[in-house]
Amino acid sequence: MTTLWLVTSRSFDNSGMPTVTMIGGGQLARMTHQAAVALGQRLRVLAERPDEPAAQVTPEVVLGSHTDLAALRKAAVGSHALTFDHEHVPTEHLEALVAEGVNVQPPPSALIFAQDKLAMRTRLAEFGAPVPAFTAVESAADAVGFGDEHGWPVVLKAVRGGYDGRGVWMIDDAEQAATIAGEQLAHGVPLLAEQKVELRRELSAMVARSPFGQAAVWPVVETVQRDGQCAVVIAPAPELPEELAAQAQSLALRLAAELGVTGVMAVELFETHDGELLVNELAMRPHNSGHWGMDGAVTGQFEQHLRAVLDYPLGDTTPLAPVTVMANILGALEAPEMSMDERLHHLFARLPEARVHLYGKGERPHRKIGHVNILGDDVALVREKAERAAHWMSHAEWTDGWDPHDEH
Ligand code: AIR
Repeated sequence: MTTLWLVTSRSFDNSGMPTVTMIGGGQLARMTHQAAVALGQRLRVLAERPDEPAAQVTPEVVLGSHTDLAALRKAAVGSHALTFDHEHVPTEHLEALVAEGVNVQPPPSALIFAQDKLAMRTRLAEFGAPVPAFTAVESAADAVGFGDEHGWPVVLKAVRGGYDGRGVWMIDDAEQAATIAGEQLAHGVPLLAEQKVELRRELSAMVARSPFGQAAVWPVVETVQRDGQCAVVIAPAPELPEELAAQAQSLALRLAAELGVTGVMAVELFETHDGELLVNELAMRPHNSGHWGMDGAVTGQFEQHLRAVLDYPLGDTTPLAPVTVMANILGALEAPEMSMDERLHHLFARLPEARVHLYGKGERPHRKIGHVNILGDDVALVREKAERAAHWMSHAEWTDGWDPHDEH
């Protein structure tokens, strides 16, 4: 009789190098895994399904829900640090893990300010960080009253859970405020209202901080939003006055220290027409506005996140080129007939300098399925190339009319 041994990859893990657990199996975990490979570490993920981007590539997958404490415990066993690919893990579960000795980074006491927008706004306002006017909305009347006081339109936001434009409503008038706030509150969704800021553009200041207290900041970037979603990132933000850039970076460093953040944090900012900065959101995990650094900085955010949560010295954040543009590859309304593989062939034929990152995700409309980084000297040129490349990958169409099957 032959005995078949089930050999899992863990059987080979005698390197003594750390294992990090990431809750969530999306593209952020996938790219963190990529960085872990280079450092000789292992990234274990808690994923809901085996076909999620990170679950496809890492040998250590625990299948389960991030809302199930038993699954979280299973994912944490023997791991050196537990961290996140999204902010949706219930705080009470994280506190339970901490009480059981799990090294949760960032700690729940910091993460709460990325999970709960009302807690974040309140805390930031308390220590004088610039935020838009806001209020908690506990009744439809609260939303109407806020709009009447501050002027319409206003922005209504779910206190928890939304991202990429989900859980955010632009409200034009009192009637709409009453309807939407009424509906959401009836569904048990806690809300806040905030002033709609007249902005020049959106910026992001990314920072990393270790439990030891070391911190490092990348250059401030411009994030270009389309349909409530990040589409393009320009690093560094073009024509940003040095003083404003320094202000954004010191704000990010100060917030990281004051909130006790560990790992990477993105501080999403509004730049107003008068050259003022306001904090929009905080994300305590790798963030879309940091993808440029995978190719465009000495140390990218994914490696930096691992270094930070494991309390290693942090890496150099210096850019490798005068400008890097990241363009997201977003699922088209109708997936093109041409396969992704063929699109990639054509892209490489035309733009050999394109740095492509694909997430292994299904092509659903507007879904982030990959991104392209281009490095160079001239913002307009680099941006055009990056957007052209990303649009090609999404739609199998060149925005300049080039036909890949024509003779050129
Ligand atoms: N994510 C989390 N918060 C914001 C973003 N973009 C990433 C995470 C998550 C994935 O997006 O990596 O797992 C979910 O993507 P989707 O397309 O399935 O919603």
